[in-house]
Amino acid sequence: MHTSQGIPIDAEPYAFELVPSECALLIIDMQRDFLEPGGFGEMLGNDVSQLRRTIEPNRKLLAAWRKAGLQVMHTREGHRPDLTDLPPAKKIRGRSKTCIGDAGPMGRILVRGEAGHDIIPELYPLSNEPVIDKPGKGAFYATDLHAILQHRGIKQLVVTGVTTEVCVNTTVREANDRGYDCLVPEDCVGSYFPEFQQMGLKMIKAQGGIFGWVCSSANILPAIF
Ligand code: TIU
Repeated sequence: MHTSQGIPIDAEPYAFELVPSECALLIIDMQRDFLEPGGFGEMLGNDVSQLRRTIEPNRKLLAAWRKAGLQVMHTREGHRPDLTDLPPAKKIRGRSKTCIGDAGPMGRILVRGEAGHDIIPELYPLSNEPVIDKPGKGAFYATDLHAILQHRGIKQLVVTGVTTEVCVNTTVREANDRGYDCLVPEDCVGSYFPEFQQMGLKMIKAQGGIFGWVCSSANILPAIF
């Protein structure tokens, strides 16, 4: 997987060899439902302010990726308006009074086409950037992400977004099993829980990079200019 043309990025557990033409930026679930008050995240009892620190570093990384003409993809977690793709177990999990599909302040919670389901304006996708709508936590489950990456010759992923231990970790694990090398910039991923942020990143880079690499986005930016 590593080629001699790679640009070494200082990372843990060791340098990541970035090959820009084969590396997509994959931004996970930077949706209003997770980052703004009234959405799914807050419905689960979480403090959404914990995630908002990732917006600015993501904005900078996204701008650099676009300027360099490299590939960008976005994901959104959510369900069909008729909820036929919503597992009953997921709907009732948490015993919340308001469930996925119910009316919230930004439309129906985690339903495709509703305002809360959409990506925050700061990171809004361009028309040439595929948006993967996923019903699960992992971006590969029940989506065409793997096919799109294969058609585009992508072998590496820089994975950012929310939340670190849930959709980011699940996606990195799924990508790793499919043969992709994943680099996770720690300032561009966020958790509602500081201890999960720390451990979620540790789990990725442990055991010689069992799932991938971790670094700061500041280490990636110079490589793509
Ligand atoms: N609850 C939580 O931490 N995350 C999710 O439900 N979805 C994502 O991580 N996107």
